[in-house]
Amino acid sequence: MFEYMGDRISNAIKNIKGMGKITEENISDAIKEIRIALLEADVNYEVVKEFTKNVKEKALGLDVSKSLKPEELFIKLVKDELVALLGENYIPLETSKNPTIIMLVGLQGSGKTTTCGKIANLVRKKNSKKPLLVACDVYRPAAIDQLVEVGKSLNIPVFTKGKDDPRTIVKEALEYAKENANDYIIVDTAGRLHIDEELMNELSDLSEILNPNEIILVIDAMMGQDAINVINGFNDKLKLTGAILTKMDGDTKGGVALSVRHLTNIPIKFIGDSEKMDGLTEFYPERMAERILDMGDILSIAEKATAAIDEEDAKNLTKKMQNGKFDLEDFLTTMNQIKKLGPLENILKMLPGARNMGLSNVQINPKDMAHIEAIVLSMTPYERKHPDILKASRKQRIAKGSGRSVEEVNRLLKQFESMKDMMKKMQSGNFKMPF
Ligand SMILES: Nc1nc2c(ncn2[C@@H]2O[C@H](COP(=O)(O)OP(=O)(O)O)[C@@H](O)[C@H]2O)c(=O)[nH]1
Ligand SMILES: [Mg+2]
Repeated sequence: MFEYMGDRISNAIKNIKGMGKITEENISDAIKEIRIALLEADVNYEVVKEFTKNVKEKALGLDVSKSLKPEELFIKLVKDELVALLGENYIPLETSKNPTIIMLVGLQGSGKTTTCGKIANLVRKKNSKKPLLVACDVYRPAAIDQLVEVGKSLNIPVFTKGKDDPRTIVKEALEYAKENANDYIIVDTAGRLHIDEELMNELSDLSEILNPNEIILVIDAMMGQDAINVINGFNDKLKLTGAILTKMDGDTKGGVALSVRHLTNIPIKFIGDSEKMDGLTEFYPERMAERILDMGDILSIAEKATAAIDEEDAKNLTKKMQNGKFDLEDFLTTMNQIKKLGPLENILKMLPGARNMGLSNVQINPKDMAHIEAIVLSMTPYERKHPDILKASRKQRIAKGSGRSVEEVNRLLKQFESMKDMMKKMQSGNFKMPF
Protein backbone atom coordinates (compact mmCIF):
# COMPACT_ATOMS: atom_id res chain seq x y z
CA MET A 1 0.00 0.00 0.00
CA PHE A 2 2.81 2.41 0.72
CA GLU A 3 5.41 0.71 -1.46
CA TYR A 4 5.84 3.25 -4.19
CA MET A 5 5.77 6.29 -1.96
CA GLY A 6 8.06 4.61 0.54
CA ASP A 7 10.58 3.58 -2.09
CA ARG A 8 10.80 7.10 -3.45
CA ILE A 9 11.25 8.58 -0.02
CA SER A 10 13.88 5.99 0.92
CA ASN A 11 15.76 6.69 -2.29
CA ALA A 12 15.66 10.40 -1.66
CA ILE A 13 17.14 9.83 1.75
CA LYS A 14 19.85 7.54 0.38
CA ASN A 15 21.07 10.43 -1.74
CA ILE A 16 22.03 12.28 1.40
CA LYS A 17 24.34 9.41 2.35
CA GLY A 18 27.99 10.26 2.54
CA MET A 19 27.46 13.97 2.88
CA GLY A 20 29.38 15.49 5.73
CA LYS A 21 26.71 17.93 6.78
CA ILE A 22 23.23 19.06 6.05
CA THR A 23 22.85 22.27 4.09
CA GLU A 24 19.89 23.81 2.34
CA GLU A 25 21.52 22.93 -0.94
CA ASN A 26 22.18 19.27 -0.37
CA ILE A 27 18.79 18.46 1.10
CA SER A 28 16.76 20.41 -1.45
CA ASP A 29 16.76 17.52 -3.97
CA ALA A 30 15.73 15.07 -1.31
CA ILE A 31 12.92 17.32 -0.14
CA LYS A 32 11.75 17.76 -3.71
CA GLU A 33 11.69 13.98 -4.17
CA ILE A 34 9.74 13.52 -0.97
CA ARG A 35 7.23 16.12 -2.11
CA ILE A 36 6.71 14.31 -5.43
CA ALA A 37 6.45 10.94 -3.69
CA LEU A 38 3.74 12.20 -1.38
CA LEU A 39 1.79 13.98 -4.10
CA GLU A 40 1.91 10.94 -6.34
CA ALA A 41 0.62 8.81 -3.49
CA ASP A 42 -2.39 11.11 -3.42
CA VAL A 43 -1.56 12.86 -0.18
CA ASN A 44 -3.42 16.15 0.04
CA TYR A 45 -1.49 19.14 -1.32
CA GLU A 46 -1.78 21.23 1.84
CA VAL A 47 -0.55 18.33 3.92
CA VAL A 48 2.44 17.83 1.63
CA LYS A 49 3.34 21.50 1.78
CA GLU A 50 3.24 21.58 5.55
CA PHE A 51 5.13 18.30 5.85
CA THR A 52 8.00 19.28 3.56
CA LYS A 53 8.25 22.69 5.19
CA ASN A 54 8.59 21.08 8.62
CA VAL A 55 11.15 18.55 7.42
CA LYS A 56 13.24 21.23 5.79
CA GLU A 57 13.20 23.57 8.77
CA LYS A 58 14.02 20.84 11.22
CA ALA A 59 16.71 19.31 9.00
CA LEU A 60 18.58 22.58 8.84
CA GLY A 61 18.47 22.81 12.60
CA LEU A 62 19.94 19.32 13.09
CA ASP A 63 23.15 19.01 15.02
CA VAL A 64 25.27 16.82 12.78
CA SER A 65 28.27 16.98 15.04
CA LYS A 66 26.66 14.33 17.26
CA SER A 67 27.51 10.69 16.70
CA LEU A 68 24.84 10.02 14.07
CA LYS A 69 25.49 10.45 10.36
CA PRO A 70 23.51 13.07 8.43
CA GLU A 71 21.39 10.49 6.61
CA GLU A 72 20.59 8.72 9.87
CA LEU A 73 19.52 11.98 11.43
CA PHE A 74 17.51 12.84 8.37
CA ILE A 75 15.71 9.51 8.20
CA LYS A 76 14.83 9.78 11.87
CA LEU A 77 13.52 13.26 11.29
CA VAL A 78 11.38 12.14 8.34
CA LYS A 79 10.08 9.26 10.40
CA ASP A 80 9.20 11.50 13.34
CA GLU A 81 7.39 13.91 11.06
CA LEU A 82 5.47 11.03 9.48
CA VAL A 83 4.49 9.83 12.94
CA ALA A 84 3.27 13.32 13.81
CA LEU A 85 1.30 13.48 10.57
CA LEU A 86 -0.28 10.10 11.22
CA GLY A 87 -1.48 11.24 14.62
CA GLU A 88 1.37 10.49 17.06
CA ASN A 89 -0.44 7.97 19.28
CA TYR A 90 -2.60 4.98 18.63
CA ILE A 91 -6.06 5.60 19.99
CA PRO A 92 -7.52 2.23 20.84
CA LEU A 93 -11.11 1.17 20.59
CA GLU A 94 -13.23 1.70 23.71
CA THR A 95 -13.47 -1.59 25.58
CA SER A 96 -13.84 -0.61 29.21
CA LYS A 97 -17.58 0.15 29.40
CA ASN A 98 -20.15 -2.52 29.99
CA PRO A 99 -21.69 -2.87 27.58
CA THR A 100 -19.51 -1.10 25.06
CA ILE A 101 -21.56 0.08 22.12
CA ILE A 102 -19.95 0.66 18.74
CA MET A 103 -21.79 1.97 15.72
CA LEU A 104 -20.24 1.61 12.29
CA VAL A 105 -21.32 4.06 9.62
CA GLY A 106 -20.20 4.77 6.08
CA LEU A 107 -21.09 4.75 2.43
CA GLN A 108 -22.39 1.66 0.69
CA GLY A 109 -19.67 -0.83 -0.14
CA SER A 110 -17.09 0.75 2.15
CA GLY A 111 -16.73 -2.43 4.20
CA LYS A 112 -19.02 -1.83 7.21
CA THR A 113 -20.52 -5.30 7.43
CA THR A 114 -17.16 -7.02 6.97
CA THR A 115 -15.52 -4.71 9.52
CA CYS A 116 -18.28 -5.37 12.09
CA GLY A 117 -17.24 -9.02 11.98
CA LYS A 118 -13.54 -8.16 12.19
CA ILE A 119 -14.08 -5.98 15.26
CA ALA A 120 -16.22 -8.60 16.97
CA ASN A 121 -13.54 -11.18 16.27
CA LEU A 122 -10.82 -8.89 17.62
CA VAL A 123 -12.49 -7.85 20.88
CA ARG A 124 -13.46 -11.42 21.62
CA LYS A 125 -9.89 -12.59 21.14
CA LYS A 126 -8.04 -9.66 22.60
CA ASN A 127 -10.37 -8.30 25.28
CA SER A 128 -12.29 -11.49 26.10
CA LYS A 129 -15.53 -9.72 25.20
CA LYS A 130 -18.78 -11.42 24.38
CA PRO A 131 -19.89 -9.50 21.33
CA LEU A 132 -23.30 -9.16 19.71
CA LEU A 133 -23.71 -8.00 16.11
CA VAL A 134 -26.82 -6.00 15.26
CA ALA A 135 -28.19 -5.86 11.71
CA CYS A 136 -29.60 -2.41 10.97
CA ASP A 137 -29.12 -2.18 7.22
CA VAL A 138 -32.73 -2.93 6.37
CA TYR A 139 -32.73 -1.46 2.86
CA ARG A 140 -30.63 -3.86 0.87
CA PRO A 141 -32.16 -7.32 0.70
CA ALA A 142 -28.93 -9.22 1.17
CA ALA A 143 -27.42 -6.98 3.83
CA ILE A 144 -28.96 -8.77 6.81
CA ASP A 145 -28.08 -12.21 5.44
CA GLN A 146 -24.52 -11.04 4.88
CA LEU A 147 -24.11 -10.08 8.55
CA VAL A 148 -25.73 -13.33 9.60
CA GLU A 149 -23.17 -15.20 7.49
CA VAL A 150 -20.34 -13.22 9.03
CA GLY A 151 -21.65 -14.05 12.49
CA LYS A 152 -21.97 -17.70 11.61
CA SER A 153 -18.43 -17.91 10.30
CA LEU A 154 -17.15 -16.53 13.62
CA ASN A 155 -19.68 -18.20 15.85
CA ILE A 156 -20.80 -14.81 17.12
CA PRO A 157 -24.53 -14.06 17.60
CA VAL A 158 -26.31 -11.63 15.29
CA PHE A 159 -29.46 -9.79 16.34
CA THR A 160 -31.84 -9.34 13.39
CA LYS A 161 -35.44 -8.28 13.11
CA GLY A 162 -35.93 -8.32 9.39
CA LYS A 163 -36.83 -5.03 7.81
CA ASP A 164 -38.23 -3.40 10.91
CA ASP A 165 -37.41 0.24 11.64
CA PRO A 166 -33.74 0.39 12.70
CA ARG A 167 -34.77 2.51 15.70
CA THR A 168 -36.92 -0.35 16.99
CA ILE A 169 -34.24 -2.90 16.14
CA VAL A 170 -31.55 -1.24 18.25
CA LYS A 171 -33.88 -0.81 21.23
CA GLU A 172 -34.68 -4.50 21.19
CA ALA A 173 -31.08 -5.41 20.56
CA LEU A 174 -30.08 -3.59 23.76
CA GLU A 175 -32.61 -5.67 25.70
CA TYR A 176 -31.41 -8.83 24.02
CA ALA A 177 -27.80 -8.03 24.89
CA LYS A 178 -28.72 -7.51 28.53
CA GLU A 179 -30.56 -10.81 28.73
CA ASN A 180 -27.73 -12.67 27.06
CA ALA A 181 -24.86 -10.95 28.87
CA ASN A 182 -23.35 -9.56 25.69
CA ASP A 183 -20.90 -6.90 26.79
CA TYR A 184 -19.93 -5.60 23.37
CA ILE A 185 -22.54 -4.42 20.91
CA ILE A 186 -21.56 -3.71 17.33
CA VAL A 187 -24.20 -2.11 15.16
CA ASP A 188 -24.04 -2.45 11.37
CA THR A 189 -25.90 0.37 9.67
CA ALA A 190 -27.10 1.19 6.18
CA GLY A 191 -25.05 3.19 3.70
CA ARG A 192 -25.90 4.96 0.49
CA LEU A 193 -23.77 5.79 -2.50
CA HIS A 194 -23.74 9.40 -1.36
CA ILE A 195 -24.44 11.13 1.89
CA ASP A 196 -28.16 12.02 2.01
CA GLU A 197 -30.32 13.65 4.59
CA GLU A 198 -32.64 10.76 5.23
CA LEU A 199 -29.76 8.44 6.03
CA MET A 200 -28.08 11.00 8.24
CA ASN A 201 -31.31 11.53 10.18
CA GLU A 202 -31.67 7.83 10.71
CA LEU A 203 -28.09 7.52 11.89
CA SER A 204 -28.44 10.40 14.31
CA ASP A 205 -31.62 8.84 15.72
CA LEU A 206 -29.76 5.58 16.22
CA SER A 207 -26.93 7.41 17.89
CA GLU A 208 -29.39 9.08 20.25
CA ILE A 209 -31.03 5.81 21.22
CA LEU A 210 -27.80 3.86 21.55
CA ASN A 211 -25.62 6.55 23.09
CA PRO A 212 -22.66 4.64 21.64
CA ASN A 213 -19.13 4.74 23.02
CA GLU A 214 -17.81 4.95 19.50
CA ILE A 215 -19.19 6.01 16.15
CA ILE A 216 -16.69 4.85 13.59
CA LEU A 217 -16.69 5.77 9.96
CA VAL A 218 -15.66 2.94 7.66
CA ILE A 219 -14.11 4.24 4.50
CA ASP A 220 -12.67 2.68 1.37
CA ALA A 221 -9.04 3.77 0.96
CA MET A 222 -9.43 3.51 -2.81
CA MET A 223 -11.55 6.67 -2.68
CA GLY A 224 -8.40 8.71 -2.36
CA GLN A 225 -8.85 12.32 -1.38
CA ASP A 226 -12.64 12.23 -1.65
CA ALA A 227 -12.47 10.34 1.62
CA ILE A 228 -11.79 13.62 3.39
CA ASN A 229 -15.11 15.12 2.21
CA VAL A 230 -16.95 11.99 3.24
CA ILE A 231 -15.41 12.07 6.71
CA ASN A 232 -16.29 15.73 7.13
CA GLY A 233 -19.81 15.09 5.81
CA PHE A 234 -20.48 12.37 8.36
CA ASN A 235 -18.74 14.23 11.15
CA ASP A 236 -20.97 17.27 10.66
CA LYS A 237 -24.01 15.21 11.63
CA LEU A 238 -22.61 12.56 13.94
CA LYS A 239 -19.78 12.89 16.38
CA LEU A 240 -17.31 10.47 14.86
CA THR A 241 -14.79 9.00 17.27
CA GLY A 242 -12.64 7.39 14.64
CA ALA A 243 -12.23 6.07 11.13
CA ILE A 244 -11.25 2.73 9.67
CA LEU A 245 -9.60 2.70 6.25
CA THR A 246 -10.50 -0.48 4.42
CA LYS A 247 -9.05 -2.20 1.35
CA MET A 248 -5.54 -1.05 2.12
CA ASP A 249 -4.43 -4.38 0.66
CA GLY A 250 -5.76 -3.34 -2.72
CA ASP A 251 -4.38 -1.04 -5.32
CA THR A 252 -4.57 2.07 -3.20
CA LYS A 253 -1.62 4.40 -3.05
CA GLY A 254 -2.35 4.88 0.62
CA GLY A 255 -1.97 8.66 0.63
CA VAL A 256 -5.29 9.18 2.27
CA ALA A 257 -3.94 7.54 5.43
CA LEU A 258 -1.50 10.45 5.69
CA SER A 259 -4.08 13.16 5.17
CA VAL A 260 -6.99 12.12 7.38
CA ARG A 261 -5.68 13.10 10.79
CA HIS A 262 -4.24 16.42 9.74
CA LEU A 263 -7.28 17.54 7.77
CA THR A 264 -10.15 16.18 9.87
CA ASN A 265 -8.66 15.53 13.29
CA ILE A 266 -10.44 12.16 13.29
CA PRO A 267 -8.07 9.38 14.38
CA ILE A 268 -7.66 6.33 12.17
CA LYS A 269 -8.18 3.38 14.48
CA PHE A 270 -7.56 0.49 12.13
CA ILE A 271 -6.78 -0.36 8.57
CA GLY A 272 -8.53 -3.20 6.81
CA ASP A 273 -5.98 -5.25 4.92
CA SER A 274 -7.81 -8.33 3.72
CA GLU A 275 -11.30 -9.59 3.12
CA LYS A 276 -10.85 -12.16 5.84
CA MET A 277 -12.04 -11.79 9.40
CA ASP A 278 -8.51 -11.28 10.75
CA GLY A 279 -7.73 -8.53 8.26
CA LEU A 280 -7.81 -5.66 10.72
CA THR A 281 -4.58 -3.98 11.82
CA GLU A 282 -4.35 -1.44 14.60
CA PHE A 283 -3.19 1.91 13.31
CA TYR A 284 -0.11 2.74 15.32
CA PRO A 285 1.36 5.89 13.73
CA GLU A 286 4.91 4.85 14.53
CA ARG A 287 4.55 1.39 13.01
CA MET A 288 2.91 2.84 9.91
CA ALA A 289 5.73 5.34 9.50
CA GLU A 290 8.23 2.50 9.75
CA ARG A 291 6.32 0.56 7.15
CA ILE A 292 6.32 3.52 4.80
CA LEU A 293 10.07 3.84 5.19
CA ASP A 294 10.56 0.09 4.78
CA MET A 295 11.90 -0.14 8.30
CA GLY A 296 9.53 -3.06 8.92
CA ASP A 297 6.69 -3.51 11.30
CA ILE A 298 7.91 -6.26 13.57
CA LEU A 299 5.60 -5.17 16.35
CA SER A 300 2.48 -5.79 14.29
CA ILE A 301 3.81 -9.19 13.29
CA ALA A 302 4.49 -9.95 16.94
CA GLU A 303 0.98 -8.86 17.84
CA LYS A 304 -0.59 -11.03 15.18
CA ALA A 305 1.61 -13.84 16.41
CA THR A 306 0.58 -13.52 20.05
CA ALA A 307 -3.04 -13.58 19.04
CA ALA A 308 -2.63 -16.68 16.89
CA ILE A 309 0.16 -18.71 18.36
CA ASP A 310 0.47 -20.75 21.48
CA GLU A 311 2.86 -18.93 23.78
CA GLU A 312 4.61 -22.06 25.07
CA ASP A 313 5.27 -23.24 21.50
CA ALA A 314 6.67 -19.87 20.56
CA LYS A 315 8.99 -19.81 23.56
CA ASN A 316 10.30 -23.28 22.81
CA LEU A 317 10.95 -22.40 19.20
CA THR A 318 12.78 -19.21 20.08
CA LYS A 319 14.99 -21.15 22.45
CA LYS A 320 15.81 -23.71 19.79
CA MET A 321 16.58 -21.02 17.27
CA GLN A 322 18.92 -19.41 19.74
CA ASN A 323 20.71 -22.66 20.46
CA GLY A 324 21.05 -23.57 16.81
CA LYS A 325 18.97 -26.68 17.52
CA PHE A 326 16.28 -25.83 15.02
CA ASP A 327 15.38 -28.96 13.03
CA LEU A 328 12.91 -29.89 10.33
CA GLU A 329 10.28 -30.81 12.89
CA ASP A 330 10.49 -27.25 14.19
CA PHE A 331 10.44 -26.02 10.63
CA LEU A 332 7.10 -27.76 10.19
CA THR A 333 5.74 -26.37 13.46
CA THR A 334 6.85 -22.87 12.45
CA MET A 335 5.19 -23.25 9.10
CA ASN A 336 1.94 -24.28 10.72
CA GLN A 337 2.14 -21.36 13.09
CA ILE A 338 2.88 -18.92 10.30
CA LYS A 339 -0.16 -20.22 8.47
CA LYS A 340 -2.27 -19.09 11.41
CA LEU A 341 -1.03 -15.52 11.00
CA GLY A 342 -3.04 -15.07 7.84
CA PRO A 343 -1.70 -14.69 4.32
CA LEU A 344 2.08 -15.08 4.35
CA GLU A 345 2.43 -12.33 1.76
CA ASN A 346 1.11 -9.85 4.33
CA ILE A 347 3.64 -10.97 6.90
CA LEU A 348 6.60 -10.81 4.52
CA LYS A 349 5.68 -7.26 3.59
CA MET A 350 6.06 -6.19 7.19
CA LEU A 351 9.67 -7.37 7.54
CA PRO A 352 12.39 -4.72 7.72
CA GLY A 353 13.76 -4.04 4.26
CA ALA A 354 11.06 -6.18 2.69
CA ARG A 355 10.75 -4.00 -0.38
CA ASN A 356 14.47 -3.82 -0.76
CA MET A 357 14.70 -7.61 -0.69
CA GLY A 358 11.88 -7.89 -3.20
CA LEU A 359 9.53 -9.47 -0.70
CA SER A 360 6.70 -6.99 -1.02
CA ASN A 361 5.22 -8.51 -4.14
CA VAL A 362 5.89 -12.19 -3.60
CA GLN A 363 3.02 -14.47 -4.39
CA ILE A 364 2.89 -17.56 -2.27
CA ASN A 365 0.99 -20.50 -3.55
CA PRO A 366 -0.75 -22.37 -0.73
CA LYS A 367 -0.02 -25.51 -2.73
CA ASP A 368 3.72 -24.97 -2.30
CA MET A 369 3.20 -24.88 1.44
CA ALA A 370 1.24 -28.12 1.25
CA HIS A 371 4.03 -29.72 -0.80
CA ILE A 372 6.66 -28.72 1.73
CA GLU A 373 4.52 -30.16 4.47
CA ALA A 374 4.09 -33.42 2.57
CA ILE A 375 7.84 -33.75 2.10
CA VAL A 376 8.66 -33.16 5.76
CA LEU A 377 5.91 -35.54 6.85
CA SER A 378 7.40 -38.27 4.67
CA MET A 379 10.61 -38.17 6.65
CA THR A 380 11.07 -40.26 9.76
CA PRO A 381 11.19 -38.33 13.04
CA TYR A 382 14.92 -39.14 13.21
CA GLU A 383 15.50 -37.70 9.74
CA ARG A 384 13.65 -34.53 10.66
CA LYS A 385 15.99 -34.05 13.59
CA HIS A 386 19.12 -34.96 11.61
CA PRO A 387 18.59 -33.78 8.03
CA ASP A 388 22.31 -34.21 7.29
CA ILE A 389 21.85 -37.98 7.07
CA LEU A 390 19.59 -37.51 4.06
CA LYS A 391 21.51 -39.07 1.17
CA ALA A 392 20.27 -40.15 -2.27
CA SER A 393 18.34 -43.29 -1.30
CA ARG A 394 16.54 -41.67 1.60
CA LYS A 395 15.70 -38.68 -0.56
CA GLN A 396 14.24 -40.97 -3.18
CA ARG A 397 12.08 -42.67 -0.59
CA ILE A 398 10.88 -39.31 0.75
CA ALA A 399 10.14 -38.05 -2.76
CA LYS A 400 8.11 -41.14 -3.48
CA GLY A 401 6.28 -41.00 -0.18
CA SER A 402 5.27 -37.39 -0.62
CA GLY A 403 4.51 -37.59 -4.32
CA ARG A 404 7.08 -34.88 -5.03
CA SER A 405 10.34 -34.96 -6.99
CA VAL A 406 13.84 -35.42 -5.58
CA GLU A 407 14.65 -31.92 -6.86
CA GLU A 408 11.91 -30.53 -4.67
CA VAL A 409 13.24 -32.42 -1.68
CA ASN A 410 16.68 -30.95 -2.38
CA ARG A 411 15.28 -27.47 -2.77
CA LEU A 412 13.49 -27.71 0.55
CA LEU A 413 16.63 -28.90 2.32
CA LYS A 414 18.55 -26.03 0.85
CA GLN A 415 15.92 -23.52 1.94
CA PHE A 416 15.98 -25.01 5.38
CA GLU A 417 19.77 -24.65 5.55
CA SER A 418 19.68 -21.02 4.50
CA MET A 419 16.96 -20.31 7.02
CA LYS A 420 19.13 -21.84 9.74
CA ASP A 421 22.00 -19.80 8.47
CA MET A 422 20.01 -16.61 8.70
CA MET A 423 18.98 -17.43 12.25
CA LYS A 424 22.61 -17.89 13.19
CA LYS A 425 23.48 -14.55 11.66
CA MET A 426 20.66 -12.76 13.43
CA GLN A 427 21.77 -14.45 16.61
CA SER A 428 25.36 -13.33 16.33
CA GLY A 429 24.34 -9.79 15.52
CA ASN A 430 25.70 -9.98 11.99
CA PHE A 431 22.31 -9.37 10.47
CA LYS A 432 22.26 -5.88 9.05
CA MET A 433 19.26 -3.94 7.93
CA PRO A 434 19.45 -4.02 4.14
CA PHE A 435 19.38 -0.26 3.74
N1 LIG B 1 -9.63 -6.55 -0.03
C1 LIG B 1 -10.44 -6.08 0.92
N2 LIG B 1 -11.76 -6.15 0.74
C2 LIG B 1 -12.57 -5.69 1.70
C3 LIG B 1 -12.04 -5.11 2.89
N3 LIG B 1 -13.09 -4.73 3.64
C4 LIG B 1 -14.21 -5.05 2.95
N4 LIG B 1 -13.91 -5.62 1.77
C5 LIG B 1 -14.80 -6.09 0.70
O1 LIG B 1 -15.56 -4.98 0.24
C6 LIG B 1 -16.85 -5.39 -0.16
C7 LIG B 1 -17.91 -4.55 0.54
O2 LIG B 1 -17.88 -4.83 1.92
P1 LIG B 1 -19.15 -4.76 2.85
O3 LIG B 1 -18.71 -5.13 4.21
O4 LIG B 1 -20.29 -5.52 2.28
O5 LIG B 1 -19.48 -3.19 2.76
P2 LIG B 1 -20.73 -2.38 3.32
O6 LIG B 1 -21.65 -2.15 2.17
O7 LIG B 1 -20.15 -1.10 3.82
O8 LIG B 1 -21.34 -3.19 4.41
C8 LIG B 1 -16.95 -6.86 0.19
O9 LIG B 1 -16.70 -7.60 -0.99
C9 LIG B 1 -15.82 -7.08 1.18
O10 LIG B 1 -15.32 -8.39 1.15
C10 LIG B 1 -10.61 -5.04 3.05
O11 LIG B 1 -10.07 -4.52 4.03
N5 LIG B 1 -9.87 -5.55 2.03
MG1 LIG C 1 -23.26 -3.78 4.69
